[in-house]
Amino acid sequence: MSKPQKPKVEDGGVATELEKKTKQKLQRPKLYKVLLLNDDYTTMEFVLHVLETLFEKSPAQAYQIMMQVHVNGSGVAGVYPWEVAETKVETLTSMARHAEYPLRAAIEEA
Ligand code: TYC
Repeated sequence: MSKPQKPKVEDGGVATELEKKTKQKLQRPKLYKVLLLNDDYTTMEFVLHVLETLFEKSPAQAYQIMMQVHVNGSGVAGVYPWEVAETKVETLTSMARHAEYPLRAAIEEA
């Protein structure tokens, strides 16, 4: 006969602290904002291109985000899990340097 098991959380058992923490981490990974930063040299057209191709925004959304950055200094290009956010920033930086623009982005906890 097999050893009696502690009732599982999904069977109505009580979750231990470890189970609760593990479950939260699996279901809700932390999210991070990728912020575009303003500068005086990157063209508006290039920022729109990056927002539409890399951040998958519609032309109207891209325009609104680009103007937010232009007027207020920064704006949210997208919200992602850590590794996706990091890769977006790397790709943006590489696209910008290739096109010889100083465009920069930052990551902030969402
Ligand atoms: N300020 C730039 C200009 O006037 C446009 C710009 C917008 C640059 C957003 C960067 O993240 C940026 N050409």
